[in-house]
Amino acid sequence: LGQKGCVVWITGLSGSGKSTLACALSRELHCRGHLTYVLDGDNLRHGLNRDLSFKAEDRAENIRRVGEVAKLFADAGVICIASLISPYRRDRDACRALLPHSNFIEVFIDLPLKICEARDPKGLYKLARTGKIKGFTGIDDPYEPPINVIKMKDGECPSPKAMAKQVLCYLEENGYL
Ligand code: GGZ
Repeated sequence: LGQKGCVVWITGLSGSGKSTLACALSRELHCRGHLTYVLDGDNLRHGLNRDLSFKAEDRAENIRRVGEVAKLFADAGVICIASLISPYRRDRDACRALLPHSNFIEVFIDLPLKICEARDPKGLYKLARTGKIKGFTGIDDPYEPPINVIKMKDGECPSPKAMAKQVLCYLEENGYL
C-alpha cells in the first residue's frame, strides 16, 4: 500500500464546506491509489450517534466516538477523513491524544460566519436566528477556532478542489503518502 494510516480532521462552522472538502480530498486520494474513508458528522448522527443531541456533553461524546473509529481506520492503514463541526478545542485535542501525535492532522476551514450564514444550504441558520433551533454553533453556541492547524482561508472562496490540493500537498510534503 505504501501509506501509513492517519486522521485528517476537518473542523469548521456549519456550511463552511467540510463535507465537500472531505469528499473532494477523498476522491483525489483515491485517484492516486490511496485508501481512504470519510466519517461525516452529519451522516453519523443518523446511525452510530443517533442517540446524541447538540448539548456540549453530547457533542463531546459524538466527537469521542468518531475519534475512536477514526483511530481504528488509521490503525488499519487507511487515510481517515473526519468532517465534524467539533466546536470545542478540548474535544479535538482528546482525539489527537488517541493517536501518535503526528498522525492527527487538523484542518480548519476558516470561513466567516457571515458567509456560512449567507450560504445556509439547509436553512438551519435561519431556523437558529428565529429561535426554532436552540444552541446552534456560531449563533447561540460557541465555536473555538484551532490554533496550530492547516488553515483553509475560504475568504476568496477557493474551490473545494483547490482546498483538497492544499491538504494533499501537506500530506505529500510531510510523508503521509
Ligand atoms: C450545529 C447543527 C445543530 C446545532 C443540527 N449546532 O451543516 P450541517 O447541519 O449539515 O451539519 C451540521 C450537523 C453537525 O453535526 P456534527 O456532528 O458535525 O456537530 S458536532 O461536531 O458539533 O457534534 C448541521 C446540523 O448537524 N445541526 N443542529 N444545534 N449544527
